[in-house]
Parts: sequence; structure tokens; C-alpha cells
Amino acid sequence: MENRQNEVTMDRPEAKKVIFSGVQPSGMLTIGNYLGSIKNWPALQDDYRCLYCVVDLHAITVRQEPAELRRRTYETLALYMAAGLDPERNILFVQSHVPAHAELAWVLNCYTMFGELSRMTQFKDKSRKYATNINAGLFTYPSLMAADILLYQTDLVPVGQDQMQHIELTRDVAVRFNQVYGETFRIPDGFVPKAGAKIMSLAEPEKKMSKSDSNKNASVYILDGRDEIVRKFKRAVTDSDTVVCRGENKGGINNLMTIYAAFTGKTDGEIEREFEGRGYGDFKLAVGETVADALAPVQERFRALMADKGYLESVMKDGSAKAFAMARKTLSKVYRKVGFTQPKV
Ligand code: AQP
Repeated sequence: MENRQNEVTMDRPEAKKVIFSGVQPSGMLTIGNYLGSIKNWPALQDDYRCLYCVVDLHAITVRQEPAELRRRTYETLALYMAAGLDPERNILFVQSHVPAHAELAWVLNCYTMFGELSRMTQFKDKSRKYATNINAGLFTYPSLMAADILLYQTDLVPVGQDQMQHIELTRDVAVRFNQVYGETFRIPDGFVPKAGAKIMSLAEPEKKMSKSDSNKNASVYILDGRDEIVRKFKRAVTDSDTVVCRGENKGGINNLMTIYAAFTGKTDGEIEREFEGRGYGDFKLAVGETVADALAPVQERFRALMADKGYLESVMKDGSAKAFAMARKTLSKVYRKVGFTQPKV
């Protein structure tokens, strides 16, 4: 979908469109995060100006153990690179290293309606899941996400299906701000991958696979060992049918077909033919082995990167300096438009 408004009034000198996305370091990343987001990013690095952020500010909307949050921040950045992102061709950084995210989020909070935030599915889900900690940050999470995106005059936001509602809200807030103050933000489009847009839990296939699921058998983590991966797929909840094909009331098999298709590029028809006359057991084993094979090189690169913390820190530093330079321009423009005075230096 193209934006006429962007085409007409928000031309930028650089030719490449801007892509922004991120992952919360709120747990070990799952194959849901992998298929819905980071696996798709390296293919974009030559044709777009790409920024990928480890969104630690978002992560604390749910209680985190500080030492673990720090470790997961490094791990998430290392996984970005292990999945194929080159820090020379992408801006890779940590959200809290660029204060403009929190600063713009505050301004956008004042242009986002209580009713809009109340309708967000993620807020409703997380309020149920963390009933004793329904904090204001959890509620205003989408305003921070809007700030992340709008700061960089982003054109496209690659995300899993679950985040599309937040992208819609980002667009609404940007349009509202532009209507009041004149053209300030580009209006971004979200886009979801064809395969792997929504990977479901292996234990409860009606629920999304999540890194923070307390049932460790429900999620396959990118860093799970081969045996662990195969074991989890063998235990995956299916149904009483025996034929490998999609169908109503076959949520578990539908999900395994989605995962298998995303890792192999095979169509549903090809998968059905491959497993014709064979039971679910064979299919589950094949999915497990395929996923383990595909993740092995990512895990190897991850381990090498984690062994060099100094290098990861240099990537963070370089990335945040580049991100800051872009973010500062948008933030100054916003501050000027809303009527803030600029300090004299
Ligand atoms: N199950 C999924 N299938 C496909 N894509 C998914 N994503 C998340 N889960 C799936 C995509 O991963 C990116 C990063 O997500 P996030 O860390 O910002 O937060 P999330 O969507 O809330 O992911 P989780 O794993 O469920 O985290 P927790 O448990 O901490 O809430 C996004 O592009 C998302 O769409």
C-alpha cells in the first residue's frame, strides 16, 4: 500500500526507503520471533535503509530480573547478527541508548487517546497474564512503539501479525499529529511475512507462541539444542485424525505445517504429498529435524558473537550514534512544532 501523503509531501533526499523493527529482550527468542521477524530482515539490507533495535524500554512493561535483562539485551543483538544482519549495512542498536525514543513517546502519549489504548489486544492479553502488575507503561506501550517508528521517518515496519494493531494505531497518531501541525511524520506501513506471520504454541495451538510463556514445552527457542527441539515437536499437541493436511479443528497440525513450510519453502500440497500414508509421528519428527538443522548454523554464529562482548558493545555504540543522529532531527522538529523553547547553548 502506498501513501499519497508521503509521495507528495515528505520526499527525502536519500533514495532508499527506511525500515524499522525490533524485538523485546524479554526472554529467549522463539521460532515465532524468528519466523515472524528476524529471519526476514537480512533480505532487506541492500534495498532499504534498515534500523533494528533491541527494545529494552518495552521489556520493562513486564517485571524483568535486571541481570537477566542485561544478558538478554546482548543475546538479542547477537541473534540479529547470527540471523544474518550485517552491522555495516544495518543500524543495530539498543532502544535505551537513544533517549529520543522515550522523549518522543511522551509527546505522542499526549496525542493518543485513552479509548484507543484501551482497545489494544496486547494490553488486554497482558493485563490478564500479569494481573498484579497492570502498570501505566503496559498501557502506553503503543505510544512508545509509535515513537520508535516515527522517529526515523520509517516507510515500512516488518512485524508478525500480532503487532499489526499497534502499527495501525501508529498511523492514526501520525496522521492526527500531521493534521494539527502540518507534515511532520511519514505515515508507515506494516508488513507481515507470507509464511510464519503467526506461529502458535505447541502446547495450546489456539494461543500465540511467546517467549515469556511459562510452559517451556509450548515454545521452541532459537537456542534450544537439537534433542530438545526434536523432543518438543514430538510432544506437540495435535488431534485424533491421522492425515497430514490442513483443516478445521486441526490447529496443531495447521501450525506444524506453517512451521515446516516456513523453514522449507514447501507448499501445503507438497507437504501433503510428502506425508501421504505416513502418520503424525513421522511428520512431527521431520518438522523437528528440519527446524534443528536450520537453526544449527544460527546457533554457531551466535556462540561466536557472544564470546566477543567487546565487539557487541562496539556495534551497539556505533548503531546508537547513527540512530541518534537521525532521531534528533525528528525530535527537534516535533519540539518546535508543539511550541517547546530550545535551550540556548
Ligand atoms: N508467535 C509469533 N509468530 C510470528 N511472529 C511473532 N512475533 C512474536 N511472536 C510471534 C513477532 O516477533 C517480533 C518481536 O516481538 P516482541 O518481542 O516485540 O513482542 P511480542 O510480539 O509480544 O513477542 P512475544 O514472543 O510474545 O514476547 P513476550 O512473551 O515478551 O510478550 C514482532 O515482530 C512480533 O510480531
